[in-house]
Amino acid sequence: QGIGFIDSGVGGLTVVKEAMRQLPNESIYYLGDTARCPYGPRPEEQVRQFTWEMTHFLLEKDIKMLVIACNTATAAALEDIKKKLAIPVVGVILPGSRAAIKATKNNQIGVIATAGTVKSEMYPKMIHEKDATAKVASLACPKFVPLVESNSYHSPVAKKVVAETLQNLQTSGIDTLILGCTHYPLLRPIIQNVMGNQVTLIDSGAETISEVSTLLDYFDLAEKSDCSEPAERRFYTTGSTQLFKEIASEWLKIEEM
Ligand code: DGN
Repeated sequence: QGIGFIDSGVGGLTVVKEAMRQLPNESIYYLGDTARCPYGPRPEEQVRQFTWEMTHFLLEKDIKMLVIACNTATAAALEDIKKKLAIPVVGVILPGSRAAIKATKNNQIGVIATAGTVKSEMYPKMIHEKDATAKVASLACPKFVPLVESNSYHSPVAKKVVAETLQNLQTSGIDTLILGCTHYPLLRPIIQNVMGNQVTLIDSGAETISEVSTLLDYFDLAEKSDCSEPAERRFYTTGSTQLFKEIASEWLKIEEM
């Protein structure tokens, strides 16, 4: 049995990367719905339906836990899926919010995400549940995901788009910025450069996997380190396997997949 990860495309690989680092004994089954990416501009109801479709695909692989490694899908479907599945289900929004509250010194937090995630207002809600005094500035960045999915996230165009999009955030006074879309860590060096080193970037992947690790222990589901079976890693995409492989091998440093 392994852990299932779903995303609208390659973004969830940033969460898988952390899983491979923190939980090397766990088998991983990943599905990226590249053919229907981006989810960001889609109506919530449709994102929920697509997220259920991905969930059903992975349930057939016999997973013991599901990580919704996509903020847009977490905002639209986490509560519903959590209620209806018998296995633990983890999203990416709560762990990211928690980490931001821990990191901020001036209590001014920025969130960049897809239009769907911003519209859901899940980040401000989660942050305010923990700290009602925090100031939250949210910004939708609809141009970022296509840069990543097309493998152009190192390009000069990427630099230009990121600089233009984040212009207003640069002077907003935030000291912490949540990368509220799992695709954005691939743009991290450019985002950091634009925002300056005084702004702490929060990548919810690492935080999410700490929560996964706690839950595996709590439910006694963790793979033992002396387990003779090597961890299995399977990646599925609904779109082009070639582009997916290029991004995955560069990002995860996996040659064979
Ligand atoms: N990676 C997804 C997220 O975290 O919101 C969204 C990507 C998209 O479909 N726009």
